[in-house]
Amino acid sequence: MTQFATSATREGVSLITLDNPPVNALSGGLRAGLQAELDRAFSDPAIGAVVVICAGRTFIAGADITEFGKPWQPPTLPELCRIIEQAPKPVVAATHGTALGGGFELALACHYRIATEAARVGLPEVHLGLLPGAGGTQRVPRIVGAEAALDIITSGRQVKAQEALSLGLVDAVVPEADLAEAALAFARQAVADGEKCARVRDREERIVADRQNPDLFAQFAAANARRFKGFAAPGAIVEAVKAAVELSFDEGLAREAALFEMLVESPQSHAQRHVFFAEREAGKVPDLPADPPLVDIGSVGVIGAGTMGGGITMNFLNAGISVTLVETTQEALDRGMGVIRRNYEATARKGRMTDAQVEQRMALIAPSLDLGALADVDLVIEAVYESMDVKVDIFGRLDGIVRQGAILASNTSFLNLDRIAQATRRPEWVVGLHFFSPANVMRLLEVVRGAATSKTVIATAMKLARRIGKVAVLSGVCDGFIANRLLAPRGAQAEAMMLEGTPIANIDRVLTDYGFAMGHFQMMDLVGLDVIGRDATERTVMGDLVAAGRLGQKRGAGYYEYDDKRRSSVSAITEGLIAEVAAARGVHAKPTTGDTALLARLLYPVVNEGAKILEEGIALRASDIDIAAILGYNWPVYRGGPLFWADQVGLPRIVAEMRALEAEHGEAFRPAPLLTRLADKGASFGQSA
Ligand code: 3H9
Repeated sequence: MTQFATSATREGVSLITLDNPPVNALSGGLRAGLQAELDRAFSDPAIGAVVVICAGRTFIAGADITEFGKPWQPPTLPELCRIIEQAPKPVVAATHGTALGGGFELALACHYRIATEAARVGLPEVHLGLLPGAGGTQRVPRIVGAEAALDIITSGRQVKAQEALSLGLVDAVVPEADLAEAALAFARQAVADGEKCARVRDREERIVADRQNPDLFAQFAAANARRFKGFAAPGAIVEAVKAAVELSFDEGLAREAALFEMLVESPQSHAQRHVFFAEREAGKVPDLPADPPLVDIGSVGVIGAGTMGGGITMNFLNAGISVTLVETTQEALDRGMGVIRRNYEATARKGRMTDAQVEQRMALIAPSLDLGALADVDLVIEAVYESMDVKVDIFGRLDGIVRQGAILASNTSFLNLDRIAQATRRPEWVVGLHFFSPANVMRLLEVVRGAATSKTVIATAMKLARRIGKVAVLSGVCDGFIANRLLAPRGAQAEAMMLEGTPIANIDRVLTDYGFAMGHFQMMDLVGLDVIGRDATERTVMGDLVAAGRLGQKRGAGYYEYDDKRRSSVSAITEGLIAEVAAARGVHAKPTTGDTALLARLLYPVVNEGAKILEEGIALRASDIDIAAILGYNWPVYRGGPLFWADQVGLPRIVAEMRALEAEHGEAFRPAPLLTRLADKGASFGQSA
C-alpha cells in the first residue's frame, strides 16, 4: 500500500483505488503503487478479479506531463498496460470524470471498462504535440476501426459515455453512485462465467476489414491537410494507426513507441506542453488571497450591440447568464439582435445546437434603449466605439444608475482605463474586460487591472472568464494592453518592408510558413481596411486603398484582388500605389530578401515588445504574453508563443541580429534592457519569472 494506491477485498474481488489529486495523473509513484497492488492481487489465490477505480473528481487524466523529458521511473506506462492485459485474472476499469490519454489507455488494457453516465474518454495527446504512447493507437482501431480511431485520436475530442458505449469503447454505463458496486458485480460475473480475459490486442475483425481499404490513410490525411498544416503529431498518428492495421500488435506497439519518442523530444511538443501549463498558470494572480471574496454574477449588462457587444453577449448567453443589451437606437438594437440570432441559427444548421436551444439563448436577452435598465445587474460591460469622451460620459452616467457592489467593465482595446475609472466615484469597481474579435470565438480575455481596481473585482473577473470558456490574462494599463501592443510592431515592420519594395505576398508567405493562419496583409483585407481606419498623419497605402474603395475581401479587392471563391491574387493597382506612396514619403527601395531575414524583421520586434511588457510589469509572467499572442492573435501554438520561441532561437542570437538591424533600420530594433540582460546572463524568458 502506498499513498497513491490502496486496496480492499470485496467478496473475492480486489478493489484498487488510485488517489493522486487533482486529476490522478500517472506519476511514477502512482504507477509503482498500482503495480504493487496488482502483484498482490494476482498472487493472492483468494482474489478472483480486480477493479481499478479512482478517488476524487476523475479517473486518471493521463500521464504526468511534468515527467516528460525526464528518465521514466519503472514501471513505464506501456509496461503497466502489458502487465494488466496479460493478467491471469479479469481486470475491470471503473471510470468517472475524464479518462484521458494514458488514463484511457490503461483502461483499454483492462479486460472490461465501466463508465458513469457523465464520464468521458479520450486521447488528447495531439494537443500536446504527441500521440498516445501506451497502446492507444493500436487498441482503439481494434475496437472502432481505423476511420473512427483516426477521428478520435487526431481530434483529441472527449467522447461521452453513451457514444463510447455505442462504439464499444466501454462495456457498460452506470449511474454515478453505483460505479464501484457495478464494477465489482461485473468483475464477479466475469469470474463466474469463467471466460478468458477479453484482450483488445486479440481483436482482429476491424483490422482485417480495414486492410481491404489501404487508401483510407492517404485519403484521411488529404481531407484534413488544412487542419493538420504545420503540425507533426497528426501525421505521426496516421502512421501509427496505419501500423495497427498493417502490422502485428507488437510490431505496431513498437512503431507507436518510436513515434512517441520522436515527438516527445520535438520542439513542437515542448512548445505545446509549455502552452498547456501556461494556460493554467495565467489564471493565477499572486497577490490575491487563496479564497478571495467574489461578486456573484447572475446577470450582465452589455452596452453596444455592434460586432463586439454582440459577440460578448453571446458568451454569457452560452453560459446561461441573462444579458440586458443596451443600444441608443431601435435600429441598432434590432440589427444587433438579428446578428446574434443569425449566428445561433447558423450553428443550429450545422447541427451543433437545437432550434430550442437557439430560442432559449435568445430568451436570455433583454434588449433596451435605456441605460436605466442596468440598475440591478451584477456586471456591466461597455462595448461602444473607442472614444475617451464617449466612455467617460457613459461611466459617469453608469455611476448614478448601477447598484453599488456591481462591477463596471470597459472593453476598451487601448484607452487608459484609469481615466475611464475616474469618471466614477467607485474606481475600485472598474476593470477592463478586453475581448478579441470575434468575441464569441476567440478564447483570450485580457482582464485589465486599473490603479484602483479591487482584488474582489480582479478575482471575480478571472473566475468569470473560466465560466464563459475564456482564458484570462491579467494586464496592467498601457496603450494596447498585452496582445495588441505586442503585435503592433509586426504590422509596422510589414508595412515598412512593403514600402521598401518587398512584395507583400512574400511577407505574408513567410508568416504563413511560420504557422500563422494568414499573413499581415491578408488579415487586414479580411478585417476590412475601413474598419481598421487608423488616423494616419501621412499618406499610407491603406488610406489610398480605402479612398479607392478597395476595402478588403468584402469588396473583392484590398491589398489583394479576390475572385468569387475568395482566392487572392497580387494586384497591379496595389503595387502601383505602394510605389507612389513610397516615392511620396521618400522611402528608398531596399527590399529585405531571404525568408530568415524577413521573419527576423517581422518577429524580433514582437519579442522585444514582449520584453518591455514584462519588464514594465504590464504582464505578470513571460508565459502570459505567449498565451495572449496564441489566443488573441492565433500565434501558432506549436511555436509556444513569441517568448517561448525566442528562448528556442536563443536570446544572444536575437540580440546580436537586432543590433545589426538597429544599425540599418533604427530604433525599432534596439534591444530592450531585459532582453539584453537575459542574453548576457545566458538566461531565458522561461527563467525570468
Ligand atoms: C499522455 O497521457 C501520454 C501517454 O499517451 C503516453 C505516455 C507514455 N499531468 O486543467 P485543470 C494539472 S499525455 C500533470 O485546471 P480541469 C494542471 O496543470 C497526457 N498535471 O483542471 C493543473 O495544475 P495546477 C494526456 C496535470 O478540471 C491541475 O492538474 N492527458 C495533468 O479544468 C488541474 O488541471 C491530457 O492531456 C497531467 N496529465 O480539467 C489531459 N492534467 O492546479 C490533460 C492536469 O497546478 N488534462 N494537470 O494549475 C486536462 O485536459 C484537464 O486537466 C482535465 C481537468 C480535463 C483533466
